[in-house]
Amino acid sequence: MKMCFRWFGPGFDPIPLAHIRQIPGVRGVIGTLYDLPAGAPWPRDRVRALREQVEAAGLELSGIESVNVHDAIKAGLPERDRYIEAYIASLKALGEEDVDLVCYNFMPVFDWTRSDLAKPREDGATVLAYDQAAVDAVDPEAAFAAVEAASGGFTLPGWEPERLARVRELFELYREVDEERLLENLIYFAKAIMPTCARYGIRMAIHPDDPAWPVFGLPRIVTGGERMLRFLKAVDDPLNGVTLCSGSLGSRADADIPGIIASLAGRIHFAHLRNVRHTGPGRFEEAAHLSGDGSLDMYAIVKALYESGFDGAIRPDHGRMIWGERGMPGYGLYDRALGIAYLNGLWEAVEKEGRNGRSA
Ligand code: CS2
Ligand code: MN
Repeated sequence: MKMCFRWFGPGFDPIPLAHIRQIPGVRGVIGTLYDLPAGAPWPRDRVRALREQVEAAGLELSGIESVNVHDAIKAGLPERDRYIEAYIASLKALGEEDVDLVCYNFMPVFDWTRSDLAKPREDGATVLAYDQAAVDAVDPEAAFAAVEAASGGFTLPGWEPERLARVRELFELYREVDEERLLENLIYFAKAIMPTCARYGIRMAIHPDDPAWPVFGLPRIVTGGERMLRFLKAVDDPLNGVTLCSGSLGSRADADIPGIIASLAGRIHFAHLRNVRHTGPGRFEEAAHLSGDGSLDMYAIVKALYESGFDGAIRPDHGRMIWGERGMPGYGLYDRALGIAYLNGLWEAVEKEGRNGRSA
């Protein structure tokens, strides 16, 4: 297992790499070129500069999150092949710089959606929260504007301001796209990039939709274990895998995450581990990573991951905002570092138990 930390890069992420280096057990950074819009080919020299910057801090560039997929590909527009070519060019640039893990998502128009970016909790921390009724009460443009207004001046992944201007136009693209079509478009995309992934050994890790159900009437397909498995079987290449995000899958109160992990064994290339607290139907708020603070059994999740043979990159996911920190909502240093300390403890315990079990 390789413990990692997501970092948005200079100019975007207020957390210095030197601080990330001091979190016990962190070896890797999950980086990105945050300023490049979906559809722009990534230049190799930019990837190299990122890698060198991370390495100069004593860390490793362990993967990218995300290389975003252009809406033309998701909606299956005639110009999608051009955008797939651009995506392939980005993969080549990454492969040439020895980056072999790419996280992406296939959610139309939006990335993750929340109705509140700073919900106060009983302990005074603030967290991201979701309430379906609140989302149903606003139109997507208003939701986009609200997220921007509440983001504290930080650009949030998937909510880049240039997209706000185009929300209506983006919705139009999906008028004819139902879940089956969206899945076909995903399969078409994955098949097209696999030869390049094979050339460089790049593992693709699709991220589940968050929340794991349709929002704003847009189709969503990466919403649970069976659906992920269906996609993996349709493009049955070991490099075609998933990001196991416990918080996104766990937005559904009925998700059996250890069961999902067992069913996807061998195809989980990346893990995002965090807790979530269910507060009612269609409602949840994020929590500290600790099992006792939310609704997920983090011990059972880590154990299932270990027992599935998982040996890849893990990162904590969204954290609470605590101790007066000002940062990107969900992406503060303090609570994610606490999350890492806890996940390290769980991992060490299940690993040692596992070894003892095996040798007994
Ligand atoms: C999410 C997403 O996991 C997360 O932090 O908030 O932004 C995720 O990074 C993307 O959906 C992956 O493409
Ligand atoms: Mn995640």
